[in-house]
Amino acid sequence: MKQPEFVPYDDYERRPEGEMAARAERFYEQMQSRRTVREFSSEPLPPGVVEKALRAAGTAPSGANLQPWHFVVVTGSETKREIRFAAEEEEREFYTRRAPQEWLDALAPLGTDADKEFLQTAPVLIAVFAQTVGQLSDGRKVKHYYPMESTGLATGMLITALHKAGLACLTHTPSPMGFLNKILERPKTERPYLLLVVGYPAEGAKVPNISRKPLDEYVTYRS
Ligand code: IYR
Repeated sequence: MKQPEFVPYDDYERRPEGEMAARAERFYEQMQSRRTVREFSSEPLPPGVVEKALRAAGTAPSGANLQPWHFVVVTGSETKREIRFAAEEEEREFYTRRAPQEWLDALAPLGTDADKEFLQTAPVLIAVFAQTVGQLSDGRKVKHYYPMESTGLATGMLITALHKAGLACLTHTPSPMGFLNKILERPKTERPYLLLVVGYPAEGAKVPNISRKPLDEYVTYRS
């Protein structure tokens, strides 16, 4: 078994106490303006932004540090078209047959439907996969731990990085998403986690008039 090896944590930056709350507040304000967008412009993205955001995603904590995620960045119009048509097929089933009324009622304030034009309009789609097993350089397989949780953390960081860079995104979850493995040629050991649609909001884009829960509804303090 490999022996643990430790190095000093030189990158840690201790902040002056007076600055900490202000930094947290500033970050909250920046995140507060993030909205899920469903109307995208087709304007291409400046080079390097997505790559840098993906680097931030790759810093996420993960089960046994096995980093069980894979991101496929799709920019080609033919692949986007294929993804759109496959997603819409599943979504039509979802909206007309699979979804129970309770689910449709919960979605009603978002105004979503089976039409997924944004999958073709947006300049970039990032298909996120959670790897249930990984491969060592010699080809041997290693089991991954908490792949879904780890990939969720990485995806959250990706969304945050894209927002802070000035881009909008949509966490799209067509269900089931098996078609992504097929179209993007990913192995069965990778579970499609979600499809992130990335770009600029379309001119005049609207977002649903919904609100976020106040803190006291989702936080409890205990001594
Ligand atoms: N996958 C469908 C339905 C949908 C489900 C949830 I939960 C949402 O938050 C939004 C949509 C769709 O993408 O339309």
